[in-house]
Amino acid sequence: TKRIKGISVFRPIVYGNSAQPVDPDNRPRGMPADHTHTWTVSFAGNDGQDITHFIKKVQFKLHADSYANPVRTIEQPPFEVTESGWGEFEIPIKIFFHPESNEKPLTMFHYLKLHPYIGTEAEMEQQRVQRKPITSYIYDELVFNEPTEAFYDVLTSK
Ligand code: SLL
Repeated sequence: TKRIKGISVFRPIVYGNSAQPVDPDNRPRGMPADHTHTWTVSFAGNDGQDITHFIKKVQFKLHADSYANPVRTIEQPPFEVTESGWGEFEIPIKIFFHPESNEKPLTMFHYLKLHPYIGTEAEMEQQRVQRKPITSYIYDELVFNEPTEAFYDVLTSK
């Protein structure tokens, strides 16, 4: 667990959600009557880059008062959860690294977006009427300062 002094390693990631308003005339079978959207929250390497060599698992924490088993643990890619619902809420995304990293888990927060939020009121009304898909993604970089030698080897192996 010796750390390499003066070195930082950056890894680009993308996290966020897409959402699709449900067509009332074509509702998915078994979906509760008050659900208005299907959505997917995800965590991934930017540009499809593999992150499995340094990420062990990803935990998404859904709104505990409304979802059964709110903590969803995903152990291999794609690191994502698909659900349906009616409301927006904040989703903590907890990233676990492989043990040789000696890094504590890292939590990022994503606010699930279901409704149009970009454009004029008229443009957003159009998006609602046409049931346009919604996306809300963030680009970020994981920074590992003075990684352990073992983790440095893992990080730089791809
Ligand atoms: C709100 N504070 O009131 C937020 C909470 C929770 C959304 C939103 C659950 C669906 C289900 C769901 O959509 N919860 O019952 O399975 O807007």
